[in-house]
Amino acid sequence: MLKRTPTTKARFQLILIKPSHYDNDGYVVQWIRSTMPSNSLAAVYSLAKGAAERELLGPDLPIDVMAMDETNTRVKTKEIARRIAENGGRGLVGIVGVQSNEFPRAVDIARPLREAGVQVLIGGFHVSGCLAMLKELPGDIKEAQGLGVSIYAGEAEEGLDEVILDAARGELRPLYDHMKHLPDIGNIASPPFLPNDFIERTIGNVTSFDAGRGCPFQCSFCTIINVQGRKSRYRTPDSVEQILRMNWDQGINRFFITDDNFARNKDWEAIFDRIIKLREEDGMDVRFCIQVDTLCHKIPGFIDKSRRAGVTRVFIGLENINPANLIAAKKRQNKITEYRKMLLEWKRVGIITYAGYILGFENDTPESIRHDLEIIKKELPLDMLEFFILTPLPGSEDHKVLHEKGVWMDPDMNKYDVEHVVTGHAKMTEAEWTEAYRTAWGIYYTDEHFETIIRRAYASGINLRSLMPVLFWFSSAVPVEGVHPLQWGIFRIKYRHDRRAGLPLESPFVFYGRYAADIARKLVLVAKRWRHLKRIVRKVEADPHAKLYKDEALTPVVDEDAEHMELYTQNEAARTAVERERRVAAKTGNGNGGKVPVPAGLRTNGHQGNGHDAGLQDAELHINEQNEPASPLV
Ligand code: B12
Ligand code: SF4
Repeated sequence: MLKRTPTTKARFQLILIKPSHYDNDGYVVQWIRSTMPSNSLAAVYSLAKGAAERELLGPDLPIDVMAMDETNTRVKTKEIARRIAENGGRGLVGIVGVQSNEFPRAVDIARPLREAGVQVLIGGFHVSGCLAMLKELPGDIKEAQGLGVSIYAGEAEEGLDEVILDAARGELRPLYDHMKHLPDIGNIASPPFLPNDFIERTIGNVTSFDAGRGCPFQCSFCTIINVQGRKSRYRTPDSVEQILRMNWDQGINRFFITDDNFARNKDWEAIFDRIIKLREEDGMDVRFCIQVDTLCHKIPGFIDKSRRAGVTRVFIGLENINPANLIAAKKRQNKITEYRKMLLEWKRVGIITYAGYILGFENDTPESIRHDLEIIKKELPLDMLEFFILTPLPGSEDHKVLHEKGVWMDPDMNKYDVEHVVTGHAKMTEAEWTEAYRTAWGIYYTDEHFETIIRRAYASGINLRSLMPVLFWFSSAVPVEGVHPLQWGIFRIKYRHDRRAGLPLESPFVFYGRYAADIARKLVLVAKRWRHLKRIVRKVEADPHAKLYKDEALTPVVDEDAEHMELYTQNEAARTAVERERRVAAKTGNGNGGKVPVPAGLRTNGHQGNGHDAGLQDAELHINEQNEPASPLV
């Protein structure tokens, strides 16, 4: 145990670290500015600050809380150990929000700390997912425990106090298992919050918070439902307002609401109503990016209220356009017959769309992926598309099934970043699958399609100056940096000594030579790509007819689509899906006499494709005339 320095008054040091992970060369992925602050860190930091303010350890042992995000800050374990020692030797390092791909790095951070006698606790989705789904702890978690690292499974809202009390006594338990009880987060005293000096290390005036947890659906690749549950738990409008005001007071007005599916947050409407009040009556110009499912447009008022509540961007879990794949993944709620309707609805209100697309479902082949992407480009009015490799993430049903069947899965958790192939596929070799992922970005983001996306956006009233940075970000991360856009940041930092345990220290000549060459290459590439995109935007803006642009994707949904659009006719599964929806619509009398897709005249709001609903004009103008958002995501 660390010795107490007699000259100092003891202060309990609670240090929270959100770890990063390693790149393919074994260096920590880090940036001068990372994309956005982590909500997991915000949640645990705020609870810890609450405990400090309540003097949980009594007046004689104040708690100092410090947070760092390794994606933008170098973690110096010696300094941490020294800090604890200098403050009397009592402290805890909490490694926060650790995803599976971050677990090896988390353990590498923990190792020297444990050698220095520091207490370490790891929490987050990897440990929670494993405890939720596996009968026995996997080897990597046992190994961590073998180093004396403690594990926290479940949510911290009702368990952090106990951990701090145990740590202060030097009696941290090897395992804290809170998986059986999902805490109520409705009105907690310390909702997620990070101070501004922390947010300044990320791009733009953006922070994040979860307005709710849990999702009712059952996708087999999903970890969320097994960790956070299928029941919607949500913060009250008062609590959301508290979060917004705390951030507004420190100059932050953009937010990423991290709910995996805000449309299924049971209290979405009350939350939106409160935000609308803040925007329209109290003059708080707050903006949001949210995540939703592909049926969100069917919830009455959801899209229109999103607009009024200041949503400018929306992430949609499209995942795939082959119904056979969707059914196999238990993603039955994704109906190809609804995709165009849903996307046109977002276009109608001028909100930028991003869709996630998963590569490697059981019917996917390199050819089918290429073909599907061409259909998407032609027929779906979507802005950004981002790709993921189907990955059996610990905590998902897919992982559990493969684990129980003894099917090979790569034992290196660092690769579980949904950018690496980690298991076998019936129709693709590992190399083909990896190549399909790499080339997907280039297939979607061609010059021709850049122009189409920009023309569609312009004709839909979307601010091009706001779209451009996002388009740049999502199209360039993989070709420039070789990382997913969700992991990218501004200016890559690498430290020669911060290499994965077990890999050799490179000579300074090799390391710095390659680093410098890399930086130069990337700067040139970034400048070229940005200038190129700008040229396309200018070309569209200069076209006097650009506002009248129309194409197949932007045309309103009509019955005949089902006869000729490839989305609905490309294979047996697509045709069957259309037939099934027609039957369901006929049985339920769902608006269009059993015809799917729905004729334009019967669509919910009667507007035409990319036209604008009169009732929304003011809100739209208000948002579209703003300066471009500073962050690529929000
Ligand atoms: C938001 C989010 C992001 C944001 C992160 C920034 C932000 N704004 O927060 C962005 C978009 C950048 C992102 C990126 C990625 N993400 Co993400 N993300 C999420 C999401 C939707 C919410 C995270 C969150 O805030 N949860 C709420 C918090 C409060 O929950 P929590 O993290 O579990 O923390 C609680 C407990 O675990 C516990 N706890 C956690 N740590 C600690 C520590 C201590 C000491 C204690 C006591 C307790 C404790 O208490 C916390 C509070 O209750 C989750 C899904 C989800 N529902 O969580 C996926 C999720 C975490 N992401 C995932 C993945 C795979 C990724 C990417 C790899 C994907 C990709 N290629 O882009 C990247 C990797 C990023 C990186 N390595 O840098 C997976 C991880 C699965 C796994 N088994 O590893 C998840 C679960 C989604 C999924 N597909 O299943 N992500
Ligand atoms: S809709 Fe999204 S969050 Fe919900 S179960 Fe499916 S993948 Fe998970």
